[in-house]
Amino acid sequence: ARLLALPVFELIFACAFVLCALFSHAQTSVPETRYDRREVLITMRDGVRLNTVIFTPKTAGKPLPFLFRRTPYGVSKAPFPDQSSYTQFMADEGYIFVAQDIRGRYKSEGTFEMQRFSRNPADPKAIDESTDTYDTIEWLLKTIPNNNGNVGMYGTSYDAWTSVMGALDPHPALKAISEHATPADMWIGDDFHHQGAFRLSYGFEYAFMEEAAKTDTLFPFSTYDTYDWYLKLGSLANVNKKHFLGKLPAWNDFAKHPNYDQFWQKQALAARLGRPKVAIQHVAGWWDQEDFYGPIKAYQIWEKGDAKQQNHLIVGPWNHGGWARGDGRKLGNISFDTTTSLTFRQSMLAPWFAYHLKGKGDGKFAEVTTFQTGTNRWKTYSQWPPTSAVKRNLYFRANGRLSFDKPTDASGADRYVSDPAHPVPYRPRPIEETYGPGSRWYTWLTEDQRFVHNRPDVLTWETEPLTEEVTVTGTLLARLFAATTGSDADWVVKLIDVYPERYPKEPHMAGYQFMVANDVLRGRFHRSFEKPQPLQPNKTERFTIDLHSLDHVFRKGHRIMVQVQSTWFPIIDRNPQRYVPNIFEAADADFQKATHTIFRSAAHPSHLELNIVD
Ligand code: PG9
Repeated sequence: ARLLALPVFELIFACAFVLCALFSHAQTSVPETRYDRREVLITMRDGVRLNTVIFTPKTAGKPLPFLFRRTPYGVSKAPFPDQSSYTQFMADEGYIFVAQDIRGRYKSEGTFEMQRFSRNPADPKAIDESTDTYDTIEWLLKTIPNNNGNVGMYGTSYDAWTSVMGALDPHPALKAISEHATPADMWIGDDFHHQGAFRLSYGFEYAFMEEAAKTDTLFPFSTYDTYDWYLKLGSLANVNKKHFLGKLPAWNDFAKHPNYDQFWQKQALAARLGRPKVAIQHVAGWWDQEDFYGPIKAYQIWEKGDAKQQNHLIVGPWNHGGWARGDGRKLGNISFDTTTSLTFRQSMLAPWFAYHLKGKGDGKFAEVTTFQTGTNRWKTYSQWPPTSAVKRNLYFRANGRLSFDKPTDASGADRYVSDPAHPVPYRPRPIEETYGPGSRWYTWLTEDQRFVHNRPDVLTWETEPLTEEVTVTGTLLARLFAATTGSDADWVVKLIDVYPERYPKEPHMAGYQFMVANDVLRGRFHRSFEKPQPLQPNKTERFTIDLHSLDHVFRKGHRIMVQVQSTWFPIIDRNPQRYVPNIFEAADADFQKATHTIFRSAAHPSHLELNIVD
């Protein structure tokens, strides 16, 4: 009755308020969970206590295995396992889920060390991520009732790396791992460098996020478009002078170790992994913007000693963490026609642990499973890269053409001026801070490359529309014959699938330039990653840029395109193009314009080396 006495607009307002209240209640109320939660401090062998969250099924049944994840990103807010897309299928199967803050992060005691080095095995008191894993497993087995004595580990990226560390000298109860995007080598191909080129925005923002405080903290940028901010920063020497003041160990290590020295080599998985002692599934995403290199490399390292056939690889059409969320039908603007991440979680991840930890299923897991893009279907292989493919070179030719026919001309070259004062943005501006609100970092590798096409400092070569499919499966390299007027240069190479000019399936995608492989080489390292050398101005050199691997079909009517450029900012720091021994100490005056020449003659035939399946 009181409501009826209100004027109409107030009535509408009051109704809206009531509806809103009801709706928001429905939104915030936590759905029923089948798991109980407790949070405990577990004491390690040196007395340091690590904060650990344990989820156990409310209804006790048969003894259950553990699924264990160790992370620097904070476990107190970890969702209940049956309420997270990542773990939902495993939660349905029933496990005791355990998540732990690693040393020095969030509620754990001790000191954080970015990718802590392995301990000295001669020192019985020494600790590392491997001993922390061991000690926690020991505690869990003894303390948590109704467990079946088996442990599995899983996680994405840093959490994948900690699970790999757990497998180095594993607790006997650790039976299986599913690692998703572990970094394998931070100098060659993962988060912090790519083939010697420093990943500036990622390295800067991540070092701050993890080391400025015990909990994740975003750097307070003064501009929304960080392209401007990094450009104004000038030389990398200004980072410690103006911002970090020498207080962030990870940044100090970047600045102290610009070359592939002992520091990076010791940290890399190649130096740490022996034979696989635990069944392991490596999972990678073709468009992983952080650690695409790592899991494939880890698979390859372990494969060498895999006498028991317990080392497997899965690569899907995902960005970093894409396997863990959503159904994976789409990434950015690219459609894959079918669910991919959902299929992975239901048909590859959950059965992996069900078999190894509970003895369910036949234990038949494909050696290598990839989602082949272009045709958009799952494929299996008996090794990676597969042997069925044949090497073929795709040559840069005159008039911006690409061709499988080698040039016969005595001369031929294309030139551009690369200016560190006007670097090519790596993704369309504004370049929001990496992990900031609204950031498009997550899908940048799928962006339409037309946003830089035809810039004078981005060269392009492309085929005619294809008259038949070209299937590229396995590893690929770019071999550039190039010269510069400077004494150092970066070479960024992008392999692009250009959609047809008419594309009825998705009309808005017509002409889209979809990057399917890419990477950069810092020229000074072309002879040796350990000992950089200046480039001799105007001397033609052969540069090999590893573009890693792919499984992609360029469909009929599409074109194959290659773009070459020498800046990719600010994901890659600017090469001064005047050789200085350590770019972290370059003076602002060292940055200079240079003219780069890419040759395409019979003697110097720049090309891509592809593995093609007929
Ligand atoms: N890419 C992140 C990372 C892993 C390991 C070391 C440094 C960074 C991550 O997503 O965890």
